Amino acid sequence: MNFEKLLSIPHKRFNPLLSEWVLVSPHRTRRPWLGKMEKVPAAPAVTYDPNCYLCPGNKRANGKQTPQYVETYTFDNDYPALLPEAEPLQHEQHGLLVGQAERGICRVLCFSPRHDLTVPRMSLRELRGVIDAWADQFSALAHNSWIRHIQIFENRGELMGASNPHPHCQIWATASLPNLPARENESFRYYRAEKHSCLLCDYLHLELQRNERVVCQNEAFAVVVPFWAVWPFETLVLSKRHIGSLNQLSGEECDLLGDILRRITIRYDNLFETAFPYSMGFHQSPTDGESHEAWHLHAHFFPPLLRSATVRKFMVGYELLGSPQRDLTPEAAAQRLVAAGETHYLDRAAGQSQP
Ligand code: H2U
Ligand code: ZN
Repeated sequence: MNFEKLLSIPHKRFNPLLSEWVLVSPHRTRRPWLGKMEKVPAAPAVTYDPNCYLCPGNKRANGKQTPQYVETYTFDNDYPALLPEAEPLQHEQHGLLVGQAERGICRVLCFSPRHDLTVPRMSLRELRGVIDAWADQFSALAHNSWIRHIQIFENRGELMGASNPHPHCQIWATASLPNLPARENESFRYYRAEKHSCLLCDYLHLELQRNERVVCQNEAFAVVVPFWAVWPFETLVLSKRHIGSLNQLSGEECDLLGDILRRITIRYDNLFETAFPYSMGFHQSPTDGESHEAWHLHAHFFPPLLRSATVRKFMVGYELLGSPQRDLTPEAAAQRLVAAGETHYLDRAAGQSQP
């Protein structure tokens, strides 16, 4: 173990969840930057936007009515990527042209009636409502015998392709395991068979012991910049208890999940004093009727920003053709997130304290 060298010389790091490598080039952080400067999209200041499809009482794009909801609101996506009914389809030629039918249920979940209320700005009570809605949706969708995987994810910000600033997430429930959860599933099972313990329980234990990449934690959750992070400020939210899904959390743990999500998203916003864009999502155990004891509930945050509110990392060149690569070390990224603090920058001037 030669930790100092990891901070200074080019090397590769192994991602045990996906069984792949990422290149780390710490010496390159000194090179000059002549890249793109993007304009920062202004945050929406209005609590209600008459033109927003997701604000209470408004008509959606296809003419359907969004009700006067007061907490969260979940509806079937009007433009779903998958449909619950699919005609049988098996296409195979020479093992090279292979196609299969896929079925799914796609939903949208609005976090709040307020158009401007993003996760870091929500109260703990409001966040608890969102977490309860996630757990309820997971349970309800898992009830369908043909649903084998449920992906809850949020795209925040135009930079990540969010189509609407109104805080919301999507839920895609599918008849088969998507690529990345399938690889994680293999890794969890393999690790358990080899070591007779859980990959992420052991990883969390190491991270808490070493304290090199821990950003924040409470009694039930910890946030780390994973050793194998690809995106500059990527984080992993780990439950401290070995459970597989959100609907296994106790009431107290749901509150603590709200606390940790609020704290990490405040840190993100503070980092470049902007509404920090990201894709985040929970990886929960497959719902195919198997027990999946090896699976450990976690969430990934994948934010694209690198140097400022306007300079992002692109996955291009070597990353598309070879392996992902990063310059800023995960350790340095964790330090930056620790230093970013947990009082939202918009509250600092007003001198407000956290609830
Ligand atoms: P994103 O912002 O992550 O793209 O999610 C918004 C989803 O909301 C998107 O999948 C759906 C889009 O299909 N949507 C509706 O179902 N109805 C609408 O009126 C607008 C958007
Ligand atoms: Zn709205």
